[in-house]
Amino acid sequence: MHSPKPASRPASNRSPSRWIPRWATAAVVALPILASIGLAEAAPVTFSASGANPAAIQGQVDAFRAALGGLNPNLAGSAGTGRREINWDGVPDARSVPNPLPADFFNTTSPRGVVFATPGTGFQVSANPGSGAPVEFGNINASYPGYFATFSPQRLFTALGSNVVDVDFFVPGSTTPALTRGFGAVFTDVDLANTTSLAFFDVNNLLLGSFFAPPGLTGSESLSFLGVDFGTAVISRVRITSGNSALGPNEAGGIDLVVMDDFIYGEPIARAATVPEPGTLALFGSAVAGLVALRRRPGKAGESTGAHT
Ligand SMILES: [Ca+2]
Ligand SMILES: [Ca+2]
Repeated sequence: MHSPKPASRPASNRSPSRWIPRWATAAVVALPILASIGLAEAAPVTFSASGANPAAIQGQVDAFRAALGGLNPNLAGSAGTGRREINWDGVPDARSVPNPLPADFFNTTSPRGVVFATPGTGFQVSANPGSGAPVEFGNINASYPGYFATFSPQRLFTALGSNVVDVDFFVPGSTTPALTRGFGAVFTDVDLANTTSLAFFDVNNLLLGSFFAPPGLTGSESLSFLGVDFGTAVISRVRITSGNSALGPNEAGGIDLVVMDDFIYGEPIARAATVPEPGTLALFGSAVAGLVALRRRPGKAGESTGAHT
């Protein structure tokens, strides 16, 4: 650890700054200002809750919705503000169990600006009662309806052959890459702490932050919610890790099976419309202008202490 520097020095000390050009001193002042701008943009706010039923997480779900703004219709194009949601319940039987869900279903058939990827073999939305197929992924393992529950009845979502789903953002209905300010997901049957997570990546594929969903704490069929709002559109990709195993086995021997329900996320905005931000540019411009002004000002002859402002 660095010890804090004294606020002022004894007058008898020969200041090193007398050998440093004034513009360089100004740069030392300006750089923390620019750094603080970056930190302010990246400060995320998390919303999380868990429990035995939808009521246990409803408050945090609604608070996250309010932070993102009003719900936009499932139409092509970016609304610029507000949020989108996917609850899976309107997916037709032809795109649900026993059939796979196309990775781009929610950017083509129902344009909501997200395309999925997975290290596994694909994606599946669970069946509705009356469809003839078992609900809550009982088609994969007959024990699963005893583990999982819905937040929005009746359909749930999972990757196949993996417990990882990547969500990439686009201007809804287009191939134009987009950014979002926040993303949240409802999970069911989170048993282990520090396992089910959301990891956020920026336009350069750098990790913005990783956050864990809280365990349900009520045995099977619990619900957990985790949402993270970065305040500005800086998220290019979200990696969702659900439990610690792909669906298939019984839940035993340290295996924690988890599937997903509602996705809630900020309106996708075209990358070109989000970087650089005018506010950041203005502040950056002011700092650079200050550097130039100081550099051009002639120094006083015989000055001994330099600028310590
Ligand atoms: Ca649902
Ligand atoms: Ca589980």
